[in-house]
Amino acid sequence: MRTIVQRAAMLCAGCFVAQGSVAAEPAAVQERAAITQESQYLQVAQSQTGFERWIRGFRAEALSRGISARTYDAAFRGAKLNEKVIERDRSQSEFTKQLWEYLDSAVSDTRVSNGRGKVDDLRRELAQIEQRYDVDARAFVAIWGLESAYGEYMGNINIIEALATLAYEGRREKFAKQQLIEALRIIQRGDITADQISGSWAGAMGHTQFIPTSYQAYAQDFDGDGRRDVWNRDDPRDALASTANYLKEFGWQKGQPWGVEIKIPAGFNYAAADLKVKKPVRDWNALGVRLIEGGTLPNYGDAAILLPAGANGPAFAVFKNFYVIKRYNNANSYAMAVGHLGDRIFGGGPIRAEWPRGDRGLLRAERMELQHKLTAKGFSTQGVDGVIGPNTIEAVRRYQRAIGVIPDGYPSLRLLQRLK
Ligand SMILES: [Ca+2]
Repeated sequence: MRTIVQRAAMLCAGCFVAQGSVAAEPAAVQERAAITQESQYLQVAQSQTGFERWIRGFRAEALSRGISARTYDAAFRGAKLNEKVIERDRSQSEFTKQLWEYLDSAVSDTRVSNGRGKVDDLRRELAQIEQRYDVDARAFVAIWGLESAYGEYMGNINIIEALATLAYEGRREKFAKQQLIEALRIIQRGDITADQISGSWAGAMGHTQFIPTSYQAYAQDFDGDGRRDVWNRDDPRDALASTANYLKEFGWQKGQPWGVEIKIPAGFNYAAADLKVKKPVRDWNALGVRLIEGGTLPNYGDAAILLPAGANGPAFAVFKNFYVIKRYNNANSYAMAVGHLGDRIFGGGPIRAEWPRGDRGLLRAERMELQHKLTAKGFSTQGVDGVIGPNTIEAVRRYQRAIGVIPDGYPSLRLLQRLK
């Protein structure tokens, strides 16, 4: 699990890592050069003719998996290779965004006030969904706000074209084929027509950006009209109920927070600030952990301590619901954004402690350098891949202990400079 975070673009339900917010690796220069060469090759290799050949070839597989010839042929009538999808799949951002920059945009004043407006407009509907699924509205309204800005940006790419393009292009063939089959099943069932099944470039659909497999497993026909309509601009109930259902299935605890902001006591053992270290609230209280506003932590079951910017930034105790949100998109940043946005919409205040805003994120090349130098000094990161995973965090902690600074495991620029 990478603990630093990085991407403010659209995210999607159950989307696999390459689409998720932790995965957009900043490209080192040589990496970028390799991609450019590769795309030049692909521009030659990929064509509308080749795409149509691929569609004819995939037909037998789709039919063998229960798609009727009629559905298949209608869905692909006039389908075009979508160059934009290929571009998006290949684009990489040069810089990592720091968590606070991501949260500034994910939980902006506009997104908070628009969320409050939606809650006012849909008070009755939200209460009905809460009651049916036993999930708090603040969770599924916040996911709605993050995934599509409350239905503003659901994506307008035809999903059949998008997924067929990804499958044909080949980089995500297995994922795209599986999603494509499910998208065809959705059309065949009559939930939506082939020309209306729209979404984002990697297959995420509707108000809360379900990919087809998540849709098939969790989408709900809340209004009872026989269709699971997660796309309806005027009526988001099916989409919100689908999201509530998803959260419920992954164990949402109604009435409990995702997390609370805390104060870490002096002399605290920072090895315990690790998402893998879960303890009953009374144990944290006994160690001197307190709410940021003062007072002991309320008992919401087992908690872990999250220091998203290391010892010099805000600290949180996170509970079961934090991990449930991560089932929607497996990034700590995303879970924090959803949790905090929901709190803000429903009257909570901003995060109180200051972020270390002077720090910029490490570039991929710098993360590799950090791993290289730690390993060379005897604090092995178990490989040099530019990804800050548990082994790197552990190596950072060991190095920090060795030099007598707080072992928070946070790979800052200052730490890298110290290593040089
Ligand atoms: Ca419906």
